[in-house]
Amino acid sequence: MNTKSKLTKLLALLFAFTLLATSCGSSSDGESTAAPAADNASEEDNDDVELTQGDDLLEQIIARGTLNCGVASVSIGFAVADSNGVFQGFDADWCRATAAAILGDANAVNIVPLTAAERFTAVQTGEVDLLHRNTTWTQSRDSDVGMDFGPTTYFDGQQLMARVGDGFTPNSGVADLDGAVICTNAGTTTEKNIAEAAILAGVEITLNTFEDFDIVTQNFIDGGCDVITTDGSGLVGRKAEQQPADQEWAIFPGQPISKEPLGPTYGQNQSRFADAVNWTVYAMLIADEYGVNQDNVDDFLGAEAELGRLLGGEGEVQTAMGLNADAFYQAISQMGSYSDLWKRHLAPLGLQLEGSANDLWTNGGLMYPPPAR
Ligand SMILES: N[C@@H](CCC(=O)N[C@@H](CS)C(=O)NCC(=O)O)C(=O)O
Repeated sequence: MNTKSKLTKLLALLFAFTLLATSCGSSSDGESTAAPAADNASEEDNDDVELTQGDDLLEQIIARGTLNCGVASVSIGFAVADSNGVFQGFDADWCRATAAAILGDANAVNIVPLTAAERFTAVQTGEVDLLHRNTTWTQSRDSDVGMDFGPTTYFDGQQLMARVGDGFTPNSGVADLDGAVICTNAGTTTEKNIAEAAILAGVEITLNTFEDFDIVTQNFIDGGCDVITTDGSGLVGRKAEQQPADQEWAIFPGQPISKEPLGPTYGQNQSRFADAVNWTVYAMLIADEYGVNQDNVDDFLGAEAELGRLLGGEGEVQTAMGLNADAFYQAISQMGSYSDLWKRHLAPLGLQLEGSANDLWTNGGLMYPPPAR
């Protein structure tokens, strides 16, 4: 690293620490009244952070031999540490697929758990190269915050969850929240959306934010929160795994209160790395267009035209991207297609791919990868 980039990195680190201190310091903004230990840190979306990755990030990762990839600390179905401390889930597997494409080895990845409030600073300081962390693509994150976004891997939307015993049902709505204590995690689109939705619906809520969603859910179970709110997928996971036997939890409203397009996020102006990340997602979707998955991909080696190119055959474009010709064959054979990841991690929670927004365009969904040529 040259002296200039060292200096830039040092300044960015100092700046990041200042940011962290600022966000921690804003913990009592007057909204919290009910639950203990609430940390009403406000979202740092509007803070400017400086890009520190001076050199070509793709080359750095190849030279390093490891991809550093940030995931949520606990997001059921997306990123949860198993009993050996190894992160499992849809997002963790996107990290591995990207490592397989860039480095030829799905295990050449360092998966880093991050809270929502930590995640963008972790990219800006170079702690991680990439986030696959339930991160919503928004205008301010894409500009002010200094992030770039890849293709959406999960079209989600914000919902709420509350006890049926408290009178809530799947047909409840924001208008039913008057007087409720609503909890979520800090540093998210979630906290802003619910505050705005309450104002628009003319209801008064108490909004408590906590450091992570484990703490949010525990406060809900303990009775400190009437309602919890986050991306719908997150609520489905929590209900599937944590609903006590003597309670029933309802998720509402049926039509989410926001759009939450979740996908890979990285520092801006790293075009070659961005291409590698993005085309890993596209390749795993194109695989599904051809009915190719982890089990049968070897049968398609030597295929003609688009599928052949994608798997490293004649006319392939991967080497022009700075990757090995077989980069996407490696991603698919080691980790699977898009629907393989879904079946492995999300279908067991009851999240259905078929007929959802996350289905391929050929099935009426929104997944429309560009052509591989
Ligand atoms: N998509 C929203 C919310 C992201 C978020 O933090 N979601 C929660 C619930 S699924 C989460 O991942 N929690 C894991 C954790 O707190 O470690 C955003 O980008 O701000």
